Amino acid sequence: MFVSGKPGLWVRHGLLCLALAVSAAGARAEDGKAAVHIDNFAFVPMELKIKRGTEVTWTNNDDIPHTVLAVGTNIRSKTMDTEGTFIYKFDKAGTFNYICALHPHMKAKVVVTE
Ligand SMILES: [Cu+2]
Repeated sequence: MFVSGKPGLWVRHGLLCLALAVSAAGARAEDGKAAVHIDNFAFVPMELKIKRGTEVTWTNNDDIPHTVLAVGTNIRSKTMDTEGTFIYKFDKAGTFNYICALHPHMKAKVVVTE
């Protein structure tokens, strides 16, 4: 039922349900979005395969800061604190190797196909 004077609450509730439904379905490249998590000094997945035009969101789940840096490209995040995110849309096909600038042993890649 509609509660007079509180329409925003119902709108937000609807969006929350939508977001939960989307995350339950999993982050699939076909949706135009994909996700990488940083857990225990590692990018997960280490190799992400996506289609050109996909937007990738990195989320730092560690208690210490990390970054995303692909040398020779404009893929360069600011320092992400815990729960911090970085979003980049891949408009070109290719293989993009990247590291954490603070911990260069953290290596991963994004493979972008047409
Ligand atoms: Cu790091």
